Amino acid sequence: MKRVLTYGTFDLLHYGHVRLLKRAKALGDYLIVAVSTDEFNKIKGKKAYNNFETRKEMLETVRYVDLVIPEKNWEQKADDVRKYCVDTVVMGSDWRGNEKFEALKDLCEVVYLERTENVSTTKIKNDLHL
Ligand code: C2G
Repeated sequence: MKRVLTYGTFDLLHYGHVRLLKRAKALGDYLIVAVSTDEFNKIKGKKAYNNFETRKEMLETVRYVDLVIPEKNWEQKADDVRKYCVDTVVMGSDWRGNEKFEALKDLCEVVYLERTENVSTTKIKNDLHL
């Protein structure tokens, strides 16, 4: 059983998120998503439209997702990898080379998948406002 883990806010869940989750699941058998809490989003400088409970619930409906856990801080990742016996951490290419993930290479495989072009939560918010 190959276990995959990914992190994110996943606000206003869109096909860029879903395509990442689909490709992440294809790298193993069990996909864990650590979704940022509202408090951690403040630390990340993000204000999500959907609150943590809603974002968690929406992710739990995605067929590729097996477990959703809270992402409360930057520092929990190594503990998460150990606690959940993770083989591979997956992130979108905007995180490629980021020390927060490169540091995990001693513990597990780290894979960066190409971001989906022309979709983002910010773009959706702007387009809808227009
Ligand atoms: N993503 C993507 N394509 C998009 C938009 C997002 O592949 N068009 C990916 C991102 O690269 C990320 C995941 O979807 O891997 C979730 O995106 P965000 O919710 O924006 O995540 P972020 O705020 O970058 O949080 O500790 C890590 C952070 O929690 C990551």
